Amino acid sequence: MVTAYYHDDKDTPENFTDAHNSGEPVSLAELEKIGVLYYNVKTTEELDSLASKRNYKNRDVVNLNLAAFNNDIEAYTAKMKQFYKEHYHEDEEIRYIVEGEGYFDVRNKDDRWIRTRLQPNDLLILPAGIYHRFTLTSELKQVKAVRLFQDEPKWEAINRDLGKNSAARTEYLETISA
Ligand code: KMT
Ligand code: NI
Repeated sequence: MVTAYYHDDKDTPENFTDAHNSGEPVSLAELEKIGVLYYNVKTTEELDSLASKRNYKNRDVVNLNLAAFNNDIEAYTAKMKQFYKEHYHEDEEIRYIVEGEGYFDVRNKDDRWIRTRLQPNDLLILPAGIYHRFTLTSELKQVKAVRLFQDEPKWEAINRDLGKNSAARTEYLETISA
């Protein structure tokens, strides 16, 4: 089951996979206000129907853990760093957890980090243009997730340090300013 709370902002390069729970919970309604949608999806049929309703035609499965990198710690660490670097995408991001768990952090309107912890059957939709980041949890260090794509699988991250405000970003900001 999903849990969401404000991140305590006490990250270090050594402890970023820890829970970092500030103790201030965040409701699903609050997430919805910034365009982040959560669904509990129990069956493949439910997943298929959600995908077809939103016109998603493709999907793949990612397995993220050290073993998936043939125990190459450097390659694994580089991937973990890449996912944890604050970024947005030009397209919506949908992730469905099959095994293990992971943290998806999203920025709220005031630029505070909200941490969501996703476990099996949890599906999260991040709108195009929202700044976010991902990490495994210290407890499990493993996730198997379905990535849904409307068209061909594509993963292009626009890192925040680039300061690029493309149309996706500008349009997203308009949707949450109301
Ligand atoms: C993203 O864009 O942040 C990701 O795809 C995270 C990894 S999905 C388990
Ligand atoms: Ni992303």
